[in-house]
Amino acid sequence: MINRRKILAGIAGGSGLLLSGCDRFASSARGTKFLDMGEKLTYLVQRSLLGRNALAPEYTKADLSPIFRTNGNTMPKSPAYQALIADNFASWSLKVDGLVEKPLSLTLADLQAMPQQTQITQHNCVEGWTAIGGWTGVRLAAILHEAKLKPAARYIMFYCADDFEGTPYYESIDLVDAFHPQTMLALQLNGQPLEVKHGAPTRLRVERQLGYKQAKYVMHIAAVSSFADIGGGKGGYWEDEIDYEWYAGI
Ligand SMILES: Nc1nc2c(c(=O)[nH]1)N[C@H]1C(S)=C(S)[C@@H](COP(=O)(O)O)O[C@H]1N2
Ligand SMILES: [Mo]
Repeated sequence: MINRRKILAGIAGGSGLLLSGCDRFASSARGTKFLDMGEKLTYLVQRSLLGRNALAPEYTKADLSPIFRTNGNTMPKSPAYQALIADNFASWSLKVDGLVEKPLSLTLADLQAMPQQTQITQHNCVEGWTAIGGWTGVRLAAILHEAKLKPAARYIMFYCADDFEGTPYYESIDLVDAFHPQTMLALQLNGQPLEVKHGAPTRLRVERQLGYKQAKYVMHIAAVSSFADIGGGKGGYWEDEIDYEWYAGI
């Protein structure tokens, strides 16, 4: 028990906040019962250190792949997207709607004006290649906080500008991944504005998942309670098309 409590105190970052919370909790009758349940504590510890909230490994500039391969669409064909390229995405905007209190329309300048974070991570494509790249962009959490999710929101949908034979690419993640500290809308790769082949002007990075979840050319984000009625109902283009797992955690 002491060891577990030390671990929990460690997670609190030495602030003692969580430990004192536990102390208070333990002194109540319900708290004592709860603390007897070692399994529950293990769950809490795992969730914090090893579970869905754990960070994907980060690398250094020395590890960057000299070439970051591409996959899937590398040039959306629609006239609307072609017009965006022509004006260097000045007229682009990201729509944020669905189950939110405050629908947003964010320009590239709006996203660039928000706090930026950079992470060097490994991309893992199911087709058997990896690449290490440095992504800079805006935390998805910051955008969702601004839009304010309604209580019924369970998933975040990403609708993209490209298509495969007329079927638009889309993806979805749950709120654990949406609020994960490394989940971002990337605006740059290796310090340069995203090239079209990598999803200009912005693409999702959800670092604990496989490549096909990393939606490029994101145009529209929507909070939903279910994706059963969207596309083929499996939450993403490849999930619908060839039964890729919706949860592609690695
Ligand atoms: N909109 C869109 N997003 C996409 C794809 C795509 O074809 N269209 N391909 C996916 C796959 S399978 C991978 S591996 C990565 C590839 O990203 P990259 O081309 O920047 O390497 O994007 C993912 N996101
Ligand atoms: Mo992929």
